[in-house]
Amino acid sequence: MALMKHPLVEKMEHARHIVLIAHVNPDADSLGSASAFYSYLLRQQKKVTLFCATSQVDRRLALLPWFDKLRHDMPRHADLAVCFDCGSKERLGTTVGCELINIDHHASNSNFGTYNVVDADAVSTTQIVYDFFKEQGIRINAKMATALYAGLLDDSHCFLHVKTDAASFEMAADLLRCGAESKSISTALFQTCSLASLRLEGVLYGQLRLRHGGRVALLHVNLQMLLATGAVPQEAERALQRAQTLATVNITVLLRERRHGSVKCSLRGDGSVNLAAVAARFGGGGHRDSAGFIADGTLCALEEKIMSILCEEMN
Ligand SMILES: [Mn+2]
Repeated sequence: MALMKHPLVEKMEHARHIVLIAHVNPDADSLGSASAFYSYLLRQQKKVTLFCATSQVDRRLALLPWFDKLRHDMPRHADLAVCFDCGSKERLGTTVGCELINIDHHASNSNFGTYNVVDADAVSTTQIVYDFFKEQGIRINAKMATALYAGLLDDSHCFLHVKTDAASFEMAADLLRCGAESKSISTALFQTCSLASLRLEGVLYGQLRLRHGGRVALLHVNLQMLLATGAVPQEAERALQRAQTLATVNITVLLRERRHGSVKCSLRGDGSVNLAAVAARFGGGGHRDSAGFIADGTLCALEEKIMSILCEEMN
């Protein structure tokens, strides 16, 4: 049976130079999706650039195929762009002067692309890319499988996320058969950490507070804590995930002081409150159970602001 060619395949066939965009501060899902697409387009003998605006990329992602091809200056002559896992235009970290294909799974995606392939039910963006490859009869080689698996494992939190379903396991099984290097990915993403990050976690657990009858867990990260432990901001993430496993807790809020006086707020929840909508009130976005935003103010002032909204939503 002949395959129905996806209109976007034709778009890519007609393009001369395609730029693949991973979001600022890229994760395994964004960069994994872009990496798999890079393999696919090279096979199509396309001129292709792998781009990310962030120059200091998380070193754990260095095991992704084509990591060494990552460029941090936006090519000016590309005639087609594809972005992966970017919930909003701001996540691109660059302006795009050509047609843009937006492939994503954030509930808050604003459909900012010229073409949008957005599925909020997908556990990862790599799942959307995987389904696209399968539908189009595109063969998945070992490199592509490794990249797609990394995004699946990371965004599904090792298959624990509520969106994990039979299709996620089928995808994983298929990718392993295609040659995905699953062991090195799980080691790099989930079984390696720095001493600095452990020390930061210790500090954070020591000062964790519960509010709203124990239903909200609160963590503050100030610049001093990062300085004292040597941890990088992203290393606070694990304490955030862990606090959310407390039996009484529905929502965890992590407020992190940034240089120049702004605060990054990360929210995790059990799905009882739509956190993407909460974050949107501060100009951010995300998923129903995982969202974030950046705002001006002090940690304490922002805590009160966010608590009043959460208390309203949790009634
Ligand atoms: Mn994702």
